[in-house]
Amino acid sequence: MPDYKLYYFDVRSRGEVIRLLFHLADEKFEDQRIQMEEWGVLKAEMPLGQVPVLEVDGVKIAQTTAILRYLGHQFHRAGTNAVECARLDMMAEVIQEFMSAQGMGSYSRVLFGLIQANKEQFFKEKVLPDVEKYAPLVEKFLLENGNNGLLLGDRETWVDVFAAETFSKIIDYGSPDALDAYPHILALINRVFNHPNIKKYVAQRKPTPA
Ligand SMILES: N[C@@H](CCC(=O)N[C@@H](CS)C(=O)NCC(=O)O)C(=O)O
Repeated sequence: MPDYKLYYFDVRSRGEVIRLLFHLADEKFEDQRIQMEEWGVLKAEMPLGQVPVLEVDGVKIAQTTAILRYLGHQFHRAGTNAVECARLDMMAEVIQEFMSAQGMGSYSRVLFGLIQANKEQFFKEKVLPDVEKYAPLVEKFLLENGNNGLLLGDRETWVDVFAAETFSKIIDYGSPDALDAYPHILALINRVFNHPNIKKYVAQRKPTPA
């Protein structure tokens, strides 16, 4: 395996899903958690001036989904043919759109205090409408795969981890009952976070504001 180094801030936000995928696959990586005072210098060294960035034997890759897709293939946590890969990509795009939607896309800045807003009110008025738009799409896909808590087949892929981490933040940073109308998404979260490798990592993870 190559030498992997992940650059991200010391929070979950967009980068944690990559850490989860490394833990799922039980693969080693250097978890470079950037402090805000270092960011000014490091930003200039990143391919797109943003993180997460994965360095693979010294070569830097940016964009969360590009990193996840690459690692999914490296760790055999992807589709097994081009059509399966495209079906997973379709769901990954849905998750990416959800994360970038109007309310969801701003919510972490509300949680960090970078946007002045009442957290509970913002969640209810801005984030929940995004959940209501995107969760049914994922719910339907999960049901079509046979109601086993996975988006494709019977083994966790990078897109399962991406979806589970994204929706679990709705519960962890929003409201515990926000996904009650989506039992298959709850089953996906349950399945991914009960994988022994992920469970072990999460048990010792420190809480972060987003
Ligand atoms: N489309 C990119 C977005 C990356 C992004 O927004 N990164 C933020 C942190 S979550 C960042 O680097 N912010 C610092 C900056 O832009 O200076 C992805 O999915 O990776």
